[in-house]
Order: sequence, then structure tokens, then C-alpha cells
Amino acid sequence: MIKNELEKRKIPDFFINDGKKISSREEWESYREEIKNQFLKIEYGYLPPKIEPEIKTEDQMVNFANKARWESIFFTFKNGSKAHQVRAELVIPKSNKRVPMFVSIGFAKEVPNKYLPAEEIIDNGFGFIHFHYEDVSTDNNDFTNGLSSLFYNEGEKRSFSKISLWAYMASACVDYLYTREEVDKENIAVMGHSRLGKTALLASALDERFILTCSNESGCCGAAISRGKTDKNEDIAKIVEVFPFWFTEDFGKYAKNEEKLPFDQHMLLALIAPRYLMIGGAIEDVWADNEGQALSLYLASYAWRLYGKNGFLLDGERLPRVGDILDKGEACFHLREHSHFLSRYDWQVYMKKFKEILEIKR
Ligand code: GTR
Repeated sequence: MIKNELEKRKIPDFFINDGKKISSREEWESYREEIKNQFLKIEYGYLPPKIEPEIKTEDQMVNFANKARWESIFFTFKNGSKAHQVRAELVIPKSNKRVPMFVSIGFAKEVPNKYLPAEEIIDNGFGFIHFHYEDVSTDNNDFTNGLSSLFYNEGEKRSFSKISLWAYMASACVDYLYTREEVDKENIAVMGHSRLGKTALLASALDERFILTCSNESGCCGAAISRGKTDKNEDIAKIVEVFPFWFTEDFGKYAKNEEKLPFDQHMLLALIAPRYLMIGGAIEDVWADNEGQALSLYLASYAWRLYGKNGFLLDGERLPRVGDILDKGEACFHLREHSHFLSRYDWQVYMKKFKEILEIKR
């Protein structure tokens, strides 16, 4: 039962400002800036200052049986004497209507790739802009390469992290999509898996132009609650040991000290309200803490209710079971069979919801 699990985790109520429970949309909207700032300051670091990139495009001949147009987009960011180029792939199905899009933050450059079923996405009526996260900055402790090198001064404490840099690029993609007339600007989603699922959540919490956030198996420091982990789950101590560069330099002080955090991860999800949010889990992915992800959605739903919406609609008061697709509300969770992966099945669940969103808005 959800209630028992919540008691075990001992999660304070964070929908409280100055000792008073937040009870209206207006109160929440003024308080949410403070919550946002805490996540940036304590956990993920700030996004670097915005730079208008120079854009070059190049047509690709591969066009998915002429169903879509494919262009490579080169974003050149410049800061003083330093410059860095990130390449993204833009694929837009040919249509006489504006096309809803995914911003895909990916583990590989290639299109398609094992996590990006390009043709299936097109056939479902969606386009995408896809970039390889390590093209932005490498997934390690080196802050002197890539986009990071434009803002990083060696020896100084850094104000950003790898996750905040990747989120920065996701928003730069939206800026670019806004310049394209084929794009349905009201219907842009962000998609990320695992560490990039954490990135997708941060990107969307900060950028309200994303109507839908798909965060697949983001787990620890993503969708899952940080308090009350078991030995089998990843926790802050384990994550900062291996991946300190995903976070601020000081985040490690909350290792085995989670109760001192002035928030928990559900507040990050709450920042996405009242927009649509989909969280995915896999039953064998115990590391990511599926219960913690579901509890997080459950608690975050308070923010959706402030907008007169439902948030997460559970099936009774029980925790999700394998096979569940709990996608009736604005905040959704599905728990599939097997292990950690961004599968075709996950994409299908997310695309089905995206289509429903388009229907509702019509
Ligand atoms: C794991 C990490 C997780 C998750 C995953 C991934 O090793 O501990 O937090 O993000 O990597 O990104 O594949």
C-alpha cells in the first residue's frame, strides 16, 4: 500500500512556505521559483548563461522512403575566443499540418539507434531533434571539453554540472524548433533515459515550453524519492561516488544524510505541473527504485491538484505492479517487464499518451 510505503520513507511535507501549507495555484507559482533555485544550487548546478548559437543546416539524403525530411543542424556556441559545435539530427515527417516533436537526448549519435526507433516515431506522426549527450560535454569529470569549456575556469568552483549542461542543450533545441515553420510549437516533448531521464526532468522543470516530459528509468536523483532507499537501490552515496560530475561539487554532503535535504525528488516533478509527465520503470531495475518513482509521482500530484487537475491516478491505493500503464492522469507511470533499457515498448507507451494529449487539445 502506498500509505505504508510513505510512512517508512519519512518524507517531510515540502509544500509549505513560511510554515503555511500552499493551498492555491498563485501561492505555488510564487514559491516554485524558490524550489527551482534549491534544486539548482544544491543538486544539479545552474544552467550556463544563455548564448545564441550560430546555426548551419545540411540536408541528408536519407529520408525514410520519402516520408520525412532529415537535416543535420550544427549549433555553434561562442563565448569570447572559445567556440564549440554540437550536431543534432532533425527528422520531420512530411505533413500538411504542423508536426508535434520530441527533443531526444541520446546515448548515441546515430539515427536510428537502439534507443531511437526513428521510423516508428515518424510513422506515429511525430518528428524529433536528436543530439548525442557527449557531443555537448563528455560524461566524466573533465569540464574543460565541449560546451563546458566555454564557461569553466579551471581552479574555480563550478556553478554547473554535466546534467545541467545537457539540459541546456535540450532547451537550445527548443529555441531552434521555434524557428521552424513545420513544427507544432505547442506540442514539443522531451525524451531521455536513465541519466538522460534525470536530464529530461531538469530540462522540463526549467523550460515550460515542453508540453510532455518522458523520463524513462531515471531512478536515483531523477524521478525516485531520495529518502528511505534499500541496500539494493542506488542512493546519493553510491551515485556521487561514481558520477560526482552529474551534480554540484557539494551535493555529496547529502550522502547518507538525505534527511537534511530541503526537498525530495517529487518537488522536481511538481515543477513540471500542470503539464504532462510520464515516468517509466522496469521491474528488474531495482537499482532505480520503482516504488520510489511511483511515490514521487503520488506526492507531486499535489501540485497538479492546485491547478484543478489530477496528476497521478493510481489503481486503488496500491503500488504499481508489473504490466501497469497508469496513464489516465497528467502525471503517469508504467512498469514493464525486464530490465533497464529504453525499449520500443516504452516509446509506444509515451507516443500513445502524446497522441491522447493532442486529441484533448484539439
Ligand atoms: C547507472 C547510474 C544510474 C543511471 C544509469 C544510466 O550506472 O547509477 O543512476 O542513470 O547509470 O544512466 O544508465
